[in-house]
Amino acid sequence: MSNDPNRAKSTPRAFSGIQPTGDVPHLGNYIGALRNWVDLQDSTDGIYCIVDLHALSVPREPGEVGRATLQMARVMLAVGIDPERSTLFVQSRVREHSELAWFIQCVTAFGELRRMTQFKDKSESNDFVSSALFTYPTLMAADIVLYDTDVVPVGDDQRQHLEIARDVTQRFNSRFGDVLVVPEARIAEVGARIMDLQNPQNKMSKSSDSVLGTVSLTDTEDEIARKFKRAVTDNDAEVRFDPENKPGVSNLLTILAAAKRTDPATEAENYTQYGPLKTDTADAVIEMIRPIQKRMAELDDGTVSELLTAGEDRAREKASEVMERVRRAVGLF
Ligand code: AQP
Repeated sequence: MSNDPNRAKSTPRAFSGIQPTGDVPHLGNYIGALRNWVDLQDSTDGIYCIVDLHALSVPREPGEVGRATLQMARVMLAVGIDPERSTLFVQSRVREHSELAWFIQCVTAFGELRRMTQFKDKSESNDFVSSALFTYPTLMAADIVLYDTDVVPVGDDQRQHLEIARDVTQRFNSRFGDVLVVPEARIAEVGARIMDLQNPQNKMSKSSDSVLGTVSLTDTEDEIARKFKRAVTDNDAEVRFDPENKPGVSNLLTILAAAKRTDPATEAENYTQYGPLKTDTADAVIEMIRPIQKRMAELDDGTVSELLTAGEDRAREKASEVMERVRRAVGLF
């Protein structure tokens, strides 16, 4: 819970973000992150952000990020982020994100950033490696602490980034006083790392070119059925939840369990063959996604933009308060 003495509140604050990259989020983004944000709306004050500045850390065409931002907002509303209960906005519209990121960079060691596995992975797969890709975790830490965040619901791939965010926040506080709230990661027990259906050693990712391995929230029912039918399993024909030795089968069980809100090991007891497991998993995913697709079709651009602008005003109010506290604590002119 908050360590900010100025904040009298009993409801914990949740913050998380998603990059407007790729066409739309995939099943991993939904199960590992978005769905948990929706669930948390009952028990937390949620702040959810489309992190467009992060998307610029790899080269993009002019206009690409803006278009993807609108599409991402539509998806977030369609999955159930309720703008009445949560604050939904675009990162670049609240300038305090970039401002606080500089202060955070000043208390982050070069060596800490060099250890980030996501930087190592992404710098290998891009021709142009920007310095923003390297300092990405400091902007992410700023995004979080700018709202006095208590909990950060994320997928398992963000664990290391959350650790560095906690470390640098604690360092800032030890230098400048008890100024920032130290956040905690909230990682789901089931589905925190959904794997690629074709390469179950790799996580499902928006920017991967594995078309058959990635299930998008806008895929048709036929596409979803085909992708699960062709999902990579293994040759020993035993249905068992064993992520290390049977990654493909375990990934299917995880997706099925996440869709039905059950447990992968229990689901395994219902199957002796891969075929029915694949069919049932596809059906469960189709059922889960259908209402989202219906709501997406109902939302027009004008409504989505208006909701983002309203969210941005609320976010800015909260962010400017924290930023002022930071400036005072650092003791600038
Ligand atoms: N495969 C996954 N399983 C579970 N959770 C996942 N997340 C991402 N992939 C999986 C979670 O989704 C949230 C938003 O992710 P992001 O868009 O900010 O960036 P990312 O982690 O880099 O996601 P992608 O899909 O891999 O995007 P690209 O390819 O653009 O880098 C986060 O909470 C993340 O944990």
